[in-house]
Amino acid sequence: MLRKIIIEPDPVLRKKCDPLEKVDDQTRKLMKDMLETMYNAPGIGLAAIQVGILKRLVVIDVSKDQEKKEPLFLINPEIIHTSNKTSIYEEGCLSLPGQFAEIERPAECVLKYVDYQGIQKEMKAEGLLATCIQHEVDHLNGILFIDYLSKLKKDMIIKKLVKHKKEIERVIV
Ligand code: GNR
Ligand code: NI
Repeated sequence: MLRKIIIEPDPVLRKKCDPLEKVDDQTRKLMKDMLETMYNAPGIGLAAIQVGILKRLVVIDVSKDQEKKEPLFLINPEIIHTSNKTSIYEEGCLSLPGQFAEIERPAECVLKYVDYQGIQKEMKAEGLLATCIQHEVDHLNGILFIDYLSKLKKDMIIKKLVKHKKEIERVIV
């Protein structure tokens, strides 16, 4: 089931998400929906908050090959280490359609999380995956990549999104 992605500016995107207490069938159904919504968009990551669910849940798939999908389900993800070395990627966000900016983040991170089966895991990430994980964990804390830009650039993007939202509203209503 496709879920509706919330577009900035929206106060929901600024909330802090709550940890999940248990991984049950309802959790797994939500994560399957999130993955379907992410592939459909298309995007390489999606946090539950972007579909209006204020829980610490993330799905990611940075695989390039359409055939070999490599979905990652991250429950209660916690970054426990970041490298001093940084990298810069051009980031986009499904909640900021059409907006992109180069963002500098730690190049590597170590992550603690609970997987799809409810098992506690740890992983080390680098490259685009490390950037994507940090982008998604930011969402869980109400942070968007535009928060790292100058006020001028951020305000310009928000202005464009307000206009974009008015346009899609006009088509639907
Ligand atoms: O689809 C997405 N692409 C992307 C590119 C660079 C860095 C982060 C991302 S995540 C984004 C999907 C999204 O909004 N996830 O929250
Ligand atoms: Ni995003």
